[in-house]
Amino acid sequence: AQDCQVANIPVMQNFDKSRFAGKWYAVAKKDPVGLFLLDNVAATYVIDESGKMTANAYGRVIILNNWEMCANMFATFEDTPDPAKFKMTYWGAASYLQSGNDEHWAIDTDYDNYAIHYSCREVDMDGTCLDGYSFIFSRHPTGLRPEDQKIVTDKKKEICLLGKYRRVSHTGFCESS
Ligand code: DAO
Repeated sequence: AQDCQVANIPVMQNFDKSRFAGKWYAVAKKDPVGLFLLDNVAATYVIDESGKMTANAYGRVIILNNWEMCANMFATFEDTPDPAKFKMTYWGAASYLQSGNDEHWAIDTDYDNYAIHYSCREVDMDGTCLDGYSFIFSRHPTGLRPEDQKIVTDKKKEICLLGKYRRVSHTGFCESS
């Protein structure tokens, strides 16, 4: 049973960031207020010799009302006592892109095919998430394998976001940049 309290959201047990490293394609996304990354989103995570995780990501965005471009984004991660929970600092290659600090939680992953990311930006008075976002990642740009879909659906339910996702398309828009 899930009470939808952010503090009780189950995250990946014994999360291994080295196995998580590499490229992930966003195949679905639950948007936050003032969404930024639209589609053609992928993130590549790197673990350096000292064990620090960083990432670069890209995605199609629309800035200044109507200008469409591929945003190149960077992120650094601070470890926390829970190996699945990180504090993320992110910024864009250009100053007019979004930047900030977000939670970055690994909800579940098999490392080779699917991963469920979660970030609550604002916890409500009652302890539930008022504003947050979540990516469903796949190692394959074509989407999730049929055998992973049930696992992902069950996890969406556990984190109280079932029905809140939209599909993230990969059209090649950001391939050249
Ligand atoms: O798209 O609305 C949004 C929120 C995304 C914030 C930017 C994140 C950039 C770094 C991505 C790393 C992987 C989640």
